[in-house]
Amino acid sequence: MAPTTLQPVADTGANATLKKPVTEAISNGEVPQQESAGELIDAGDDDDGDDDCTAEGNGADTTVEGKKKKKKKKSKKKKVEQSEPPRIGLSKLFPSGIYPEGELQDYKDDNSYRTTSEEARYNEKLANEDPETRYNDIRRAAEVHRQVRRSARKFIRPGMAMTDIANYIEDATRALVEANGFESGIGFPTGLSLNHCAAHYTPNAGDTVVLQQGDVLKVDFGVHVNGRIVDSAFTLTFDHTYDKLVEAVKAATDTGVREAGIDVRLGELAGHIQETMESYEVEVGGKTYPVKPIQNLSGHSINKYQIHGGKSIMLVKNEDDTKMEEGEYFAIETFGSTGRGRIVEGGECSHYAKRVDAPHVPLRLTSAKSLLKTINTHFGTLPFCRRYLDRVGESKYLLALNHLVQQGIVQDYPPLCDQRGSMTAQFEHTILLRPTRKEVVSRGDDY
Ligand SMILES: [Co+2]
Repeated sequence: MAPTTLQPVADTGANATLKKPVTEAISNGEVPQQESAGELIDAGDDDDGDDDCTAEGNGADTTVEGKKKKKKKKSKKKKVEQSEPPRIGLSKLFPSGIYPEGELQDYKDDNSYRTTSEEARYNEKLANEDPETRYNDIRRAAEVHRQVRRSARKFIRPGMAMTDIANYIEDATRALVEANGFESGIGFPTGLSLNHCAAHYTPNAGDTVVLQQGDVLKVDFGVHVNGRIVDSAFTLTFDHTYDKLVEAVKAATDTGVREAGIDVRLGELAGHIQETMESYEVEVGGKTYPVKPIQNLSGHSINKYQIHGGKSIMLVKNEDDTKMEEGEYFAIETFGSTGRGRIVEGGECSHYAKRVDAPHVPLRLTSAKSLLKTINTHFGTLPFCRRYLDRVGESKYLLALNHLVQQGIVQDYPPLCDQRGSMTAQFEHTILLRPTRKEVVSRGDDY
């Protein structure tokens, strides 16, 4: 998910109508109540994964080591493999309960000492022992993300309904993360923004959009474990027209990841991203387009149960001298466009989140009161979409939902689109600024 800075811009009439900078739904690190929401766990959970084999070597317990060498082949440990579609909870694939570390990158320059620093190592050990900050939760969420997207990449094809694509990803996520109230589940609605739309589109009930061969699809989905959210996204195309655009954005995100670090200033980091992005162009039908970074979208820090943590990494160099700090999580996400390089809100809204700083105002509308209760029970401050309200049994809630938005209790996140006819792409990783090293938790062999 991407926060925006939607300042009125002189040369577009459209921006003038925008009321709410999406960025402001931010601040103090309040955590939603941990009451178990009894989130529905999908049918997929009654999986076949109950077989006794396990991933980490202790599975083939029928084998007696040293005996019957000839039968070596047979005694080979059977590894539990993920099903297709993915339905096997990660606890069955990782019986040790230890999840793989992401890609490690050493800090540079003034912070290169950290890799071997005793103090940094000690701080890291402490962070890892504290249930509030241990790294295993984010790594479990990241492994779910990798497995779900590996399958989704194979599954998603032109001709499919967007609703089916969203359900595919969400059913898989719920099964693999073993969704359980606020302990683990979906981190935010599955973004499936198409073409000139860069972010915050997911189908609502009744949506009839079907994926087309020439589409540029941004798949942006989130997984959380104990409120630690992995926010990671990639772009899919089904022919080669926009290969250069996709390459540019992938490279720009990798630049952002590489240049991020403790004490790095956000405005300078944006400059590195911009430089990479602008070094590409894309030729479509004999016309050449520069790839522009979208100037009013940004990466962001991530707090527990709070997708937009308060710090923003713009995609164009600026004077923000705010620094990244030890222990922080960031979603490094970049967007490139063949259009204006600026988004405006447009289209039917699907994404919402209760504001972390929601005021305590008395609600006179009974339906709004009741809807807020549902939101508190199932989502807390995690973003949700209309489909998620449908599946927990809400209906005819639009008036109530709009009331909560008007009261400043819920933030709406409408689709964010560049000019029609342009194409936009996105890549995004979640990184953790550990004391000794940077960990790119969502890195996979795909991006
Ligand atoms: Co994001």
